[in-house]
Amino acid sequence: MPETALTPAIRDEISRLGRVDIMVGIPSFKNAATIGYVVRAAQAGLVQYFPDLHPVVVNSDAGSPDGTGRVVIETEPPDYIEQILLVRPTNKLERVSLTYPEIDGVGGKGAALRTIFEMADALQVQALVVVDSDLRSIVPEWIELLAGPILKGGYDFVAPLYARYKFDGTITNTVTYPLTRALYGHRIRQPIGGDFGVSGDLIKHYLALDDWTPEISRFGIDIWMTTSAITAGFAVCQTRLGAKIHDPKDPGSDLGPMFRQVVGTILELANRYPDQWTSIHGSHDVPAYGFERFIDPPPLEVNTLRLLSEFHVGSLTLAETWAKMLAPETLETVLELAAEAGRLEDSARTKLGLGGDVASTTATTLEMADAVAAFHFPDDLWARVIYDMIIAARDPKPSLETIVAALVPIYFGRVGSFVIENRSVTTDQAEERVERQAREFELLKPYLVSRWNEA
Ligand SMILES: Nc1nc2c(ncn2[C@@H]2O[C@H](COP(=O)(O)OP(=O)(O)O)[C@@H](O)[C@H]2O)c(=O)[nH]1
Ligand SMILES: [Mg+2]
Repeated sequence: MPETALTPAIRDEISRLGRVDIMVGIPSFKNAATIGYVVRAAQAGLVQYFPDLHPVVVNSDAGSPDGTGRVVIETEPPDYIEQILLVRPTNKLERVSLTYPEIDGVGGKGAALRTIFEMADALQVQALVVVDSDLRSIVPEWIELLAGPILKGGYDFVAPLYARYKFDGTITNTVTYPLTRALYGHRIRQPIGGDFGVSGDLIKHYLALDDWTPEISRFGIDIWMTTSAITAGFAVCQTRLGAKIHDPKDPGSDLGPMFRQVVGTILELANRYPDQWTSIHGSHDVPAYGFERFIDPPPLEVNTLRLLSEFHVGSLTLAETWAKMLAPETLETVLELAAEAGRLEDSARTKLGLGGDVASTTATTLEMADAVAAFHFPDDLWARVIYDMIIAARDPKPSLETIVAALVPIYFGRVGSFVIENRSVTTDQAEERVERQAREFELLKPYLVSRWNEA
């Protein structure tokens, strides 16, 4: 592992900047189309809300071939922000775009953030705000909402709270929210939201953990930041940001690798910190900062037939691995459900007049969900699947990567069921379903603890 994420070029930037009070860090990979707006919003937030601090905006880019870094440097400078907001800040706002070094050959969002953490620590920042570079709904106030709890309230970790379209955030809704809540007792609604506030002390803790697995160096970083803050007893809160609007992703085609990195990390951490969760019962609210907002984010399309098809195909090719990672009763029910998913998907294709290729269908989200409406993956079964995975991750056979990859088709089945069940309900009603599932995780926690103690 490289000793430091600070290349000579980055060290030069640090000496040039000297000391900084507040940093906005933006990881990026091919985000030229959207990052300019994020940078301007971040600049405006720093100038408007923190005119007396030393601020900097740092973009940590993967070396994107689309010119992401150039957009950051060439978008309207801080002077433009001062003009449109009529503010004269005490200190000049600096901005930097750099290419971060990989970690043992792995480059990803986590590697980008490691460089941001190292820079923030070297510059002795009090508050670091991290925001995604594909955001459409960020406004300057987000910078205050993410840094305010640290600078004014003594918090160390600020997680976002936002309205997301009912089919966005499926990894959050099916795994990271209910599991973080049931394991550690903290109701953090968006543990992998991507937009966070972090104190200088917590940054030091992150760097001291020096925990850069290939998963954490990629999309495992968000759940690792949240879990590491909780398990070390840092003061955690949430902040109300309004709506999250960003580049849309269809769970069935875009989220497989991210799921493996996030879930691999959460399982690994659950195994590392049993003392932090085996004795926890129930859960508690986590304080929320900021005024309430009501905004409806735009819809995104989901190919439910593809989700059910992947679930069914998974049962044909992965049953042996499933048998190694699930308890016998869980396995039996999952296999029955997968067979049903296959039957329903097959007859839905005929009904909708689609050929064999579900990936290129022109049917809408609603038409597809209607056509397989009889499919239902129960809450308690999903909770058992995830709890079985925690047990399996203790001594994973054949390996943690293999069993987590084998979980992906089952997750697709669960997401398909969620889309079907919520195809016609409002965002609030879908939210109630997510809550119901989270309560189910809490109810079944004794199942996990007793299996853990037996193992
Ligand atoms: N530096 C870097 N950033 C990345 C990489 N992959 C994703 N990101 C950034 O991480 C953030 C979240 O990624 P995104 O694909 O929008 O994921 P999601 O919104 O969480 O599903 C965005 O700012 C991306 O640009 C990567 O390989 N390197
Ligand atoms: Mg995004």
